[in-house]
Amino acid sequence: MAKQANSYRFSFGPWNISTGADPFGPPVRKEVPFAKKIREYRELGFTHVQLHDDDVVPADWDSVQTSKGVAKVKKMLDGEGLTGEFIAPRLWEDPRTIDGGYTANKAADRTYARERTRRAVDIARMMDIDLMVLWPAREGTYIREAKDASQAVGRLVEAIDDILKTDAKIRVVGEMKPNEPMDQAYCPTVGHFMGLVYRTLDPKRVGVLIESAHSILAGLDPADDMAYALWHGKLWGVHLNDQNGLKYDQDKTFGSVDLRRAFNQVWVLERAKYYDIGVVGLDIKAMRTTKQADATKHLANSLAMFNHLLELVRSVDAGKVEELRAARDYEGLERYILEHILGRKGR
Ligand code: GLO
Ligand code: MG
Repeated sequence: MAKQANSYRFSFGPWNISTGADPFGPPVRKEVPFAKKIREYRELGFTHVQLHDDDVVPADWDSVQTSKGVAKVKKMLDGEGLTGEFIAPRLWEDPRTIDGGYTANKAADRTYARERTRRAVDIARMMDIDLMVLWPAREGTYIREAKDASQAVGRLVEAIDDILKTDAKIRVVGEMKPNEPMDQAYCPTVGHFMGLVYRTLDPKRVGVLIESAHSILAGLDPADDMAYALWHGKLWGVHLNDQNGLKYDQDKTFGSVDLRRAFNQVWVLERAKYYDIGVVGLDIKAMRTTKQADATKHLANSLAMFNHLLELVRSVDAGKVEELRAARDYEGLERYILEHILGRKGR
């Protein structure tokens, strides 16, 4: 379907409609069947679906079952007018990934991770998806002495090369996060990953996906992180959400903690014409207190916040901003931006 000029496309992952289970308590909402989740997308204003390999088909299916299963899901998406945005190999649940995937100390475990990733590339190809997301969940350590950190970096590059060799069209994006589940992740930030991109077999096909909460957890500003990746021409995905300080990864509604920080992310994306580059992905968790009937409200709320902030970004008086910058009147600029966000135009 043709896209209108200047219009953004939005995605979320089926895991964003969840049961509310957390490390301290069981599910509080019923699991919504995958087919029902898929039916919710258009109604909520989304056109793209983020997928793990095993959101599409179970990881232990053989190749015949896999092809049939993938075709079924593809048909389901087509039927709803939806497009798969990316496939991400889920390398953090299988017992063979306890010590990490590509950086596990045991050779057999590393082989499993690489084989599973190649299978995820096949799934992507069968679904006409050309983007693979790597969130290296367990590629890191609980204690520094556990692994050889330099060797781990090389192993990450080899794993990316393996993907590039498996399919000539696939593009790979790293979704970096500094901690959780690990105490320390290898490649904790976008900048770290960017350093690896240029050492891969085909840097043209390797980029990043930036999740707001992950940058915040690294003590960085998500808008600046996005700007950094955009300069490299490598921001091919975003996971917008919010995060209240340095604690576990919260995946809160976009803009719910810091509206100005959210405004700046939209500003950076809009200035770069991100609508022509990629899809605006959300990665948002519902609060555990959310009732079954409201299981998608956090997604609708985040999308609404993006659109409201976009309106604000588009109505910024660029001439005024330039004037205040030229005069080095950042106090004046601060007042202008705050009043603009508060909707106090001309008052
Ligand atoms: C976790 C990540 C995770 C990824 C998803 C896609 O912190 O944000 O949700 O985005 O697995 O790779
Ligand atoms: Mg994410």
